Amino acid sequence: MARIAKSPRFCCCLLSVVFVSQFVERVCGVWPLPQEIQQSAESSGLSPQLFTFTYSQDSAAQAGCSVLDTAFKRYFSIIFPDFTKDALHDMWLEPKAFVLSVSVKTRGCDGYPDEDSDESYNLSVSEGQAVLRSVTVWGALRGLESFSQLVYRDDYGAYFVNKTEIVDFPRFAFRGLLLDTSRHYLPLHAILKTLDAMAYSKFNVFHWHIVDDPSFPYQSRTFPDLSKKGAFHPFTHIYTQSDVMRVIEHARMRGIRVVPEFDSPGHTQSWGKGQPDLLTPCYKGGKPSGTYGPVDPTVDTTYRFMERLLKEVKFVFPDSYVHLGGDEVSFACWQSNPSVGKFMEKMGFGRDFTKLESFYMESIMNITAALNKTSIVWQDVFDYHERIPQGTVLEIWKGETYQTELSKMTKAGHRVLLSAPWYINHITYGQDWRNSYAVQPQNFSGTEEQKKLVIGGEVAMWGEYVDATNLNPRLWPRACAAAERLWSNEEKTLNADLAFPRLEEFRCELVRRGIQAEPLFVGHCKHEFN
Ligand code: CP6
Repeated sequence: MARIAKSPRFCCCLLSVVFVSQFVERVCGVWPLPQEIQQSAESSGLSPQLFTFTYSQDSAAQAGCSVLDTAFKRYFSIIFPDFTKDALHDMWLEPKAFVLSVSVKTRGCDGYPDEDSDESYNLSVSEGQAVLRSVTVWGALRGLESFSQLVYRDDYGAYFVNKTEIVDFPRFAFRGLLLDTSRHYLPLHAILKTLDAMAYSKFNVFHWHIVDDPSFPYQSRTFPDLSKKGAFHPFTHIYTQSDVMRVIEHARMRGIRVVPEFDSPGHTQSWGKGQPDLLTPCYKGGKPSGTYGPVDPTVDTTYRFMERLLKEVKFVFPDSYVHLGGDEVSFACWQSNPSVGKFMEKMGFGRDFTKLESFYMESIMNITAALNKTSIVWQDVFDYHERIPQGTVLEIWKGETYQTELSKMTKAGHRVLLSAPWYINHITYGQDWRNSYAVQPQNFSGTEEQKKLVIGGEVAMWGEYVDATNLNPRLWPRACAAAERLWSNEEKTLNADLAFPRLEEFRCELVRRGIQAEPLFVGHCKHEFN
């Protein structure tokens, strides 16, 4: 941001001191809305050179806790974007010290966030100091984010924060965002930047739909031919093991889990290029036609391959969840293949190919369970097959019927993720964030016990029409609507008109932080950028 010339600035700033309350009084928005927030008009000035983050004495995390040490640095630059140590700062105001002290109850700086991570925090901001208390380092990250959103500048560039009390915790434990890196390759920097933006909205799961029909960019150690032959380009359009590790570490530092999806038996055309005999040969006129269908569920080699692949996935991705897909399987190729027909007969499946799909999915869910991982599968697996291994998470993606689906799945005792109303790769003219905002994930017919089985939801950004050029404006701020729905109290966020000015302001803040978030409607940002 441009510095204002010294002399006129000095005189303006006198004004800002005199009329401080008129100039700086405003409602400071935090997005997503905290469970409880009380703000007063009383403000503290902040001076970058005298602002510090510290660990309070009673904190289990202390200096050397990498998650928080690096978060302090990150948030310092976010709060004071143009601070350089040798520049003259706030020469018109007496510099005042401000200390934000963090107190974390339990250790765990080297761990990974998981489904049971406590993300709650309390933040108390008063004159010259703020106290942030949390149970875990992940909660402290959420609190730092909220604090960074409380700080604002007046027209002369001086920093302020109002007296504020926040008590906050997420409504749902699973607040995910899906990126599809198969339809288009997303360069590493685009993924890392998405993780930054996710942390600003308090998303906590990156669902990495890493491979699909068009390309297989994951460079496997066990099966290097999968990306060598199945990626768009064998060297430039792949995620190496070190790329994957960087994504996981970048996410961990922001309290975000990385759940990979290896979608099968459908959506696997690219797999077949580097793994001959994996896919089902399709037949035409009694002969193989040279085309291939879904993974061949009738041969042992398929399950040996899947077991080795999933073993590698277990080793590479520390999260206890893995997404196994299972959606949109076309039966035409299986129908055409005579040896599949024989297998169906042997198994007593008749001509019901949903039974064959279920057989396959059950086998790989069992392999996954034996590896001590929790499977997530798309709703198709439940729709075809009511016998699902205990603990499996079902994800709803079909738009029209999601409330009935929520009822049925939770009635059967399964945990559920809701994605159907948040397919934000769909675009329309107008303020479609309002539809995402209006979603009520627990508004279906069922008992209280059933409602508790909704563990959260996901925004999906499928990649057919999206690459690094349009990813950010398509994602942000539209994904923020779902982020608030998944974090905040439903009663306090029923009215989209009330949320609108706060979301507008948050969108400007995203732009200020370097995220190319599109505008919600006609208007301007307080700080415009080149
Ligand atoms: N790819 C995969 C997709 C979709 C799914 N799975 C999809 C389907 C319909 C819409 C958007 C995306 N592109 N592997 C469904 C889960 Cl509208």
